[in-house]
This record gives sequence, structure tokens and C-alpha cells, in this order.
Amino acid sequence: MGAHRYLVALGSNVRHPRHGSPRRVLAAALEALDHGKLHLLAASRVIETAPLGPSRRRYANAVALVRSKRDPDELLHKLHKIEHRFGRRRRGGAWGARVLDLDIVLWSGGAYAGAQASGSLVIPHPAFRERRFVLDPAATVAGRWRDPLTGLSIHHLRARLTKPRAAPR
Ligand code: PH2
Ligand code: MG
Ligand code: MG
Repeated sequence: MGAHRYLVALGSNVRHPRHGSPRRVLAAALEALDHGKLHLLAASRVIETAPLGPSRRRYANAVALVRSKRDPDELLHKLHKIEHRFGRRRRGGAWGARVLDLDIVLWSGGAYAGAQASGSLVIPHPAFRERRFVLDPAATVAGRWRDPLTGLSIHHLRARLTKPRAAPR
């Protein structure tokens, strides 16, 4: 089995009792993405972003390019274990404040839909095209990577988002 490449988005907007600020949480999480069967190929810088959604706290965000032989469902399971190790507890409330969020944005296998019906994994991440906190860091490590659904590169998606056309009359 060959190895796959994954683009993983990292987010944090709560301090960790040992690691400290969200920025430091992401630095530690990047190390966790370069361990065992995961190989960190590249990491963006960590940026600070305004919260999208109900949470009031600012986020630290980054993306990582990871190589792994794991398939998407196996990798997601591993990412959930890392989130849990950093103190993340899932209490129904989607989009609440979180110590660490690790999302699979793209993988080298193209489009993917997980097996389970509820809470199932979908790649590309359904919202990434509208999120500067993903596209800005992603453009620095994987700008030429093409979204398999639109055929547009990350550079192109980002340009589309940051330079909108005039609103239709
Ligand atoms: N993640 C969310 C919801 N809103 N806002 C920012 N700025 N950064 C995030 O990572 C983020 C968010 C859900 O995962
Ligand atoms: Mg998320
Ligand atoms: Mg998530």
C-alpha cells in the first residue's frame, strides 16, 4: 500500500493547562502529527483569526501536510485520539470553544465519503472553500493542490474569496 498525503487544518481557541496559549497548543499538536505512522511534510505558520460562529474567543489556526499509509477513516480516528489527549471532550455542542480541532481538508485520493451515516467523514471538507483561516495558511504550503470537486487550486480558491466580484445588481 502506498502512502497518502493529507492536508490537515488545526484550530484552537482555549488555553491548555500545560501547553498554554492556543498558539502553543498548535505547536505541540504539530509535533504529534510527526509521530509513529504520521510524517509531517510541511507546516504553515500559526495565524490568529477572528472566530467564525458562536464562540467569542479568537483562534490560532495553521495547516499541516502529512504523509501516512492510513486511510481517511483511520487517520480521522487517530486525529480524534490526539484531540482527546489534548483535553478535547465532545459534548454535542458543535462549534463550541475547543482546545484542539484537527480537520482533514484534502487528501491525495480525491473525493471521499466515509462509511457511517452519522458524523461521517467527508473529503474535501465541505466548508474549506469559504474559510480564510484554512485557505490562507494552506496557500503557503500547498497552493497548487487542486480541489477535486471544483478543479480550482488553493491559490485560486483563496483569490476568489479575498477578491470578490462586484455584487450582481
Ligand atoms: N473552527 C470552527 C468554527 N469557527 N473560526 C476560526 N477563526 N477558526 C477555526 O478554526 C474555527 C472557527 C469549527 O471547527
Ligand atoms: Mg473544524
Ligand atoms: Mg473538527
